[in-house]
Amino acid sequence: MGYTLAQKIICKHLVKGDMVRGQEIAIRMDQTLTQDATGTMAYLQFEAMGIDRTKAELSVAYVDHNTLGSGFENADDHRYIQTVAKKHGIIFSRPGNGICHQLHLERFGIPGKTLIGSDSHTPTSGGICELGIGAGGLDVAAAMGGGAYYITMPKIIGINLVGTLKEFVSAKDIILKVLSMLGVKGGVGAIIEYKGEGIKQLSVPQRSTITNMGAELGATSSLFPSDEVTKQFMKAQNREKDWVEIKPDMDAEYDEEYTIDLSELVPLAACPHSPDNVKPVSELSDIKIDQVCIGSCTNSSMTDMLTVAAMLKGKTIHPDVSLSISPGSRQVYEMLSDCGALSDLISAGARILECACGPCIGMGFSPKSSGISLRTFNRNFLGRSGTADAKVYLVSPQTAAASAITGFITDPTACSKIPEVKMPEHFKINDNMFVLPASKEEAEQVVVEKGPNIKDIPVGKPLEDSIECPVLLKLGDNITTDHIMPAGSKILPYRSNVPKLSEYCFSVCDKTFPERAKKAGKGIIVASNNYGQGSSREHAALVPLYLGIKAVVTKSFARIHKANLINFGIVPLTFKNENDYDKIEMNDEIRIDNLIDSIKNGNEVILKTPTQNIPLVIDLTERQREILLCGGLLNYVKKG
Ligand code: MIC
Ligand code: SF4
Repeated sequence: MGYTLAQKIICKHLVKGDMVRGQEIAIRMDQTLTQDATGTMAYLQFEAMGIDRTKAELSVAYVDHNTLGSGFENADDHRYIQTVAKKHGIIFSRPGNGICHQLHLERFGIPGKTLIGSDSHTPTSGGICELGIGAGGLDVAAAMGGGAYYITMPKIIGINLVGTLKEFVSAKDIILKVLSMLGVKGGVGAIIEYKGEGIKQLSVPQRSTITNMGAELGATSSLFPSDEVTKQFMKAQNREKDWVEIKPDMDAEYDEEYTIDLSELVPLAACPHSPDNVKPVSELSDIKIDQVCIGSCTNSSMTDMLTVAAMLKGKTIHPDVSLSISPGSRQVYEMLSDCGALSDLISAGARILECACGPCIGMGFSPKSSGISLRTFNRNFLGRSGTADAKVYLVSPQTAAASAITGFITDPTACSKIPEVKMPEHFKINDNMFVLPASKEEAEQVVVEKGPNIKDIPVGKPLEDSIECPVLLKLGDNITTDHIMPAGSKILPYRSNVPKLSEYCFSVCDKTFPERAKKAGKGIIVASNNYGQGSSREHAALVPLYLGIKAVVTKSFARIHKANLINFGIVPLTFKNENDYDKIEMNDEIRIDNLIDSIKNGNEVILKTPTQNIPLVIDLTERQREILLCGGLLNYVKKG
């Protein structure tokens, strides 16, 4: 039997295990990336491992999330990351250089290589057939230390693209279509591969819009083949030498297959508050909007920006609409400026932001009270914009531009034709915002600067045999890490300060949680399906750990979050019978005994409430069991 793209790449990087779906495998990671909001923790953990220099072929520390700097905290974090990177062999991407995923695609990604990143959208690199996987900072630190990355061998979903996209219908509409078909947990445990004649019309940035939002499907990664289109892109980035052709074997087998006819696609929007709540834009045309935001790692490439500029040229945005534009990288920014398109955007009334994540993670540009915001981003979770009652719709740059002009959600296919926008044949290359690390000889002299915002990381204790505590929260389906540990401009500055962060834990769901947790001293969380979807932030495990959370009991978990819970010694358990979810209530005093033995040898434990005995499944690999018994990955690594 032939191999799919993912199987080809995994096979070349396999360190342990067999490529049998559902079995644990370990793969070597060629490249690592971090961003600043997760990077401080990743590097604190890397330092705690006592390793001198990254052992990956390439490690890059980007600064793109916390760039608002309304206090000393962000600047402290940036300086820490810059100095720690310099000392340990890591390239540092200065604030202002752009968004990690866009930059990595432009300057470093290589077809056929593996990349682990402390950000859930690391699979953006799948647009050039680099296998990108998002993980918690601790897993990235371990990969920098030369450790392999452990995952369950995913199933492979093949998505056949046929036909030709209509004008003003774009890559964003393709991935929104996939989201409407598979849902936010449809990709859990899977790698998604795109194939078929239809992929030829998609440029690398368009392909990356699609692989980027594979994260919203819960997928481990998403991949396009490396073909002539990839070669063109690499050539335009002056990196043709890094190009290799990679295509799936003719007789490759997929676990599931779907076909999308691109000629039938219409502009789509993900309605509040989930990326899979998808409707045709034409059905939303009565909705008046307050704000439009164009950018983020999903849609901030040169072609996206040129399309928007062409649509806005000579027009003025609607008086009731505030429009923000954040180009994805300085390359995009500079080229927009050189070709005059930036001026078209400015004259239309756009508010041009720096090239960074910005509004996508609630760093400024929060909508007005109950405001309606149209965003080209990838997540519209409740509260993520920074305004609790705002409603965010996720759309393509074309829909965003058309709507910014009319003030209503507008189907762009009704717009008049614009000049064809092509991917540039040559991008402007200027790598002067990447700072190279010190040589091995000089590294010893480098002093790592840790300002007062950088606090110690809580470390898990070896597992206790019994848990006796209250249920501190009972939650529903699809709880995101934005619910567990919100971000935004008020909270993000404390990503290196767990005690301070703990004041906001679960505040989107229940403002009394931090206080109740502190008072109880320990507790468990109960939730329904797909708990922990979204971001890779390990703070969503670290902070609950700090607040005394011992276990999380759910119907199912999202992949990265489950790994993060284990890495910090919180026990992830699932209901044996899903209906038992209804038999347990908030504030119930519960008890679980024989945990150590059950984790060592068994697959079940009994959770006792005052009235019920509920069987729970321990769905863990051998290695995960050992990590939990040690009280987390740091303890496990130290033990050797
Ligand atoms: C996000 O889009 O939610 C983030 C912010 O990029 C996160 C990382 C983080 O929380 O720092 C992600 O996607 O992993
Ligand atoms: Fe940044 Fe938003 Fe992309 Fe996350 S999803 S990396 S916050 S641009």
